[in-house]
Amino acid sequence: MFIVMIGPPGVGKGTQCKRLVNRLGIPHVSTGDMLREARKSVSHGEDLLAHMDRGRLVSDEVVTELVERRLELPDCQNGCLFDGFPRTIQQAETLDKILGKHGKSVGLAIEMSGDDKLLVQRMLKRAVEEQRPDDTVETLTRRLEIYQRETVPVAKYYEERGLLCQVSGIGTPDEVSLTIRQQIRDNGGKYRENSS
Ligand code: B4P
Repeated sequence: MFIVMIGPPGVGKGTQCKRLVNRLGIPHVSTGDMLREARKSVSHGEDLLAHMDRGRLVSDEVVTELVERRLELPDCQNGCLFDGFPRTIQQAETLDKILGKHGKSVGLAIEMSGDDKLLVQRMLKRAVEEQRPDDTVETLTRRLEIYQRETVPVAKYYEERGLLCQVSGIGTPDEVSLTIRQQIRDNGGKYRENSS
């Protein structure tokens, strides 16, 4: 199953995806992680740095090229968990085209929500722990605005297709995991409770 995880910055998409992948038996495809890796390379580095560190979205072309290449690898043939992708309607449409070429499609979109004050608190804490250059109050405000403008319509895109479920990202990581697992089960996803 191809599952899409949508949510504002800091809501805990990455945290939850890491907890889910083993039990779902599909790989974790995080565009944030892929872009942080790609920015180390000469061909993409400077452009990515400028966008990410200012809290802006990276261009749809760069992101979808990375995703398309990732989806060609054998471990993604039966599905994957997309973390932070798609973030724009154009990315959502391109994903449908890429999967459609192979007779596949998105099976479920999970939208995580949280209130802005809590998200800012979490990300400032992450700034201290992980020293990410994009976790400052200024960039966070911009990222939250971009989320409302560019990514909230993506949730609507999946809602119109009957694929969206909504989960609160407020609560302990265990509490949030429990709700997500329930949603995946209720929507036909195969979730193994007993494997590590
Ligand atoms: P991402 O790496 O996707 O990061 P994020 O949205 O900031 O965070 P996430 O929601 O995953 O939060 P996390 O679990 O870490 O994106 C970074 C940048 O990459 C973007 O701004 C953009 O520039 C670029 N980018 C990525 N994808 C793109 C795309 N498709 N198109 C264009 N550009 C793209 O949690 C945050 C913190 O909260 C952590 O410290 C965590 O420990 C804590 N936390 C999590 N859950 C918690 C809980 N329940 N309780 C308490 N704390 C919790």
